[in-house]
Amino acid sequence: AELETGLQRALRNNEFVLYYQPQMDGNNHVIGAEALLRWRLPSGELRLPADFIHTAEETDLIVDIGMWVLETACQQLALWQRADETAHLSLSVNVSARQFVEPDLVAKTEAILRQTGADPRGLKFELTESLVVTDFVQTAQQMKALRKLGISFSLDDFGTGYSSLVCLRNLPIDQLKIDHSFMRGVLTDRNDAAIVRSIIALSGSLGLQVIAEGVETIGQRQFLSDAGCHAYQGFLYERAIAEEHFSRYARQKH
Ligand code: G
Ligand code: G
Ligand code: NA
Ligand code: MN
Repeated sequence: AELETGLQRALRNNEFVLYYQPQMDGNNHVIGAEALLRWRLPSGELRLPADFIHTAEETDLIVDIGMWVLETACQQLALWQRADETAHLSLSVNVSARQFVEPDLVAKTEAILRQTGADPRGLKFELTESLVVTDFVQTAQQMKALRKLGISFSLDDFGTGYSSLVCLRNLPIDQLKIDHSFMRGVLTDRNDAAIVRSIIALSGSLGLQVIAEGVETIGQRQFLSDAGCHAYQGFLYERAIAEEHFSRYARQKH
């Protein structure tokens, strides 16, 4: 309950911030970012989502927090789109299951796009399987409506769930995001290597984009590139960083 009160205060007092983790192509150019939520306490301490997202979801505060995230992300995307060196960047936003089943998500998203002037072709929603399995029919409808606005979809943590393939069959996904847990063993574990190669091949056969997360070493990146994956996110490049640092990074690696 203390955390719940804290989260309500955080929303009121504007204590949330978005950090941005770069997404790279094979030429070391920044192609986009994942927006990752941070909570800046009045003391200055920065809290990570692992400490509070769960409570935000249990208390439904995630719905309001999620709208704040979307609005802030779209404001940022619109700014990037107005400058030549950052106009091409895509921005991925995590959308939780609870937020996705809100009946007015589409209308609110449309209003935010209009207010911010962000071009939705640069906007991706990252969904996880947990969302998707609750109700395929409703999820697919919601996705189609958002797609009509120009938004695309990435399936996060791909390969870790029980129903990854059913999701692919039933939902209009644009991109698979290979979970970071597979990256650890990609050079040392034959199973991890085979799984990652298969996900990349699958994305190719289905005509989907694919991005690997948790890329920490040049060896891992080489493995991925040999396997046909050309989009990377991970500590090899950068962690999630504040916007001013991200913009500088993106302009340098343009
Ligand atoms: O930033 P970090 O790597 O610690 O994020 C951990 C996890 O927290 C992410 O993988 C994601 O699932 C979740 N997360 C981060 N930012 C957001 C957000 O804005 N909304 C939601 N719903 N989840 C987020
Ligand atoms: O949405 P999701 O939970 O997948 O968010 C990505 C998470 O992965 C964040 O918590 C981020 O801090 C973490 N992450 C990003 N890059 C790396 C990396 O290279 N290695 C590891 N271990 N974690 C990473
Ligand atoms: Na994510
Ligand atoms: Mn993920």
